Amino acid sequence: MSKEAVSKINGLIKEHHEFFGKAIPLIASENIMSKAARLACTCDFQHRYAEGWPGERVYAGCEFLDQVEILCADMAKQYYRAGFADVRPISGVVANLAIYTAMTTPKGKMMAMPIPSGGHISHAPRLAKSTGNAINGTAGAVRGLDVEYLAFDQKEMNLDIDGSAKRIRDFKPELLLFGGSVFLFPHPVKELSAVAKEVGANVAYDGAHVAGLIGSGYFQDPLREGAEAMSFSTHKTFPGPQHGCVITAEAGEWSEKIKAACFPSLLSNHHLHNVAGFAITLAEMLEFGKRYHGQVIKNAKAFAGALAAAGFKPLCEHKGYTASHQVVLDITGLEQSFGLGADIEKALEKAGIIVNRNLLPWDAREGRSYKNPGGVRLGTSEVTRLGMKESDMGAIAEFFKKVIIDKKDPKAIQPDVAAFMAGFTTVKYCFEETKAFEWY
Ligand code: DSN
Repeated sequence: MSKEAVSKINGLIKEHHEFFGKAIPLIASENIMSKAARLACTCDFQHRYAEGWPGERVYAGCEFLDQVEILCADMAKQYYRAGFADVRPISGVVANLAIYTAMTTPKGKMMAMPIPSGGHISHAPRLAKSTGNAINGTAGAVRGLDVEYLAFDQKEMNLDIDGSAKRIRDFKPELLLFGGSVFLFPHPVKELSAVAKEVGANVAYDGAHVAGLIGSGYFQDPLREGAEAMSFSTHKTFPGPQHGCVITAEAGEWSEKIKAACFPSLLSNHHLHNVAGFAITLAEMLEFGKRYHGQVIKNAKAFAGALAAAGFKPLCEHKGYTASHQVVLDITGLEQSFGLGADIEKALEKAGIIVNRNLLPWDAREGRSYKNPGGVRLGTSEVTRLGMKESDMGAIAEFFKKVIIDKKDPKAIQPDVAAFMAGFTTVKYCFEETKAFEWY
């Protein structure tokens, strides 16, 4: 079986590539790399060890990979206007753990956005009550943090400043953490950081979703608004490999603590090949990021408008729907005629449209859980990297309408989706534009 397993695995990978090449990728936490970045991620670095900081490794053989890591950190500092960058965390969760290790004491107190409103699992307490289940959040389960949620304004889809300020003054956290997985509008970092300082709290920002937007100068600028550190993953709006990073405004007390947290506390070796892919993508974003991320946001706004025109309910019409790459659809009201989030996710997948179901902040109150929630979260990062513009968003909204409102057989729509995607097969906003779903 072992030899057959190899051809089976290769066959499945090939099928995956073919499937994605014909699909509309709308998962808000995904993106696609250039060929140059993908090739860097497959280089010999992945076979090597380089524990520690460049120039201070505990292994020999690191001369060239040290230079790549230094270049990567330098470009991260430039892109984010930061005084320090640690490019070693191997994911966004590990980057968050580096922040918790540096900025809290074990079993200390932290405040973050509520999970049912779009906060991330890594910000959650141990055995947090969520909708439909109890979750073992990273902050609680790994660092033992006592996590209290900030107040959330469901109409504005943002943190409620007055309510959160009161909770911060009452709870007196050691760490105030901004950011989340549903992230339509900039968080009030300036206003709430000032309150955090009154109670002596440290302030950090999880920018995983919006890292590309921030680097390219859109959305908000957490390090200038009061956050002492920002963690992020490098593969959402930032179109690099699956990896993580922590930056601070200045090199100083926090950067030293982050460095020590990354190694030796949280990592022995880090994923050197992905540092190489991250570095290539930073070079691309320093050159093309302004144009790329400007288009990502324009496309998200246009997509929300087109979906509304097609009969759907994107959240926050009164605020122009979104200031990021995300659009959140409230699909309640379609229960009888079609179904909820999970049903829509499945039907769209049959048509070759890849989305993910998502909780709406009021789902629990209305008896819905994450298994079949009232929302669908959409993102425009990947379709934009494949070259789509505002005018293409109407065509995608029309596919949504055909499947969900007109209830046409999704399998019958799939060839039209594939034909549409035949116009978007190249990765843009990089130095050499090449085929997106080729497998080298
Ligand atoms: N779960 C990811 C997301 O989709 O937002 C973040 O890790």
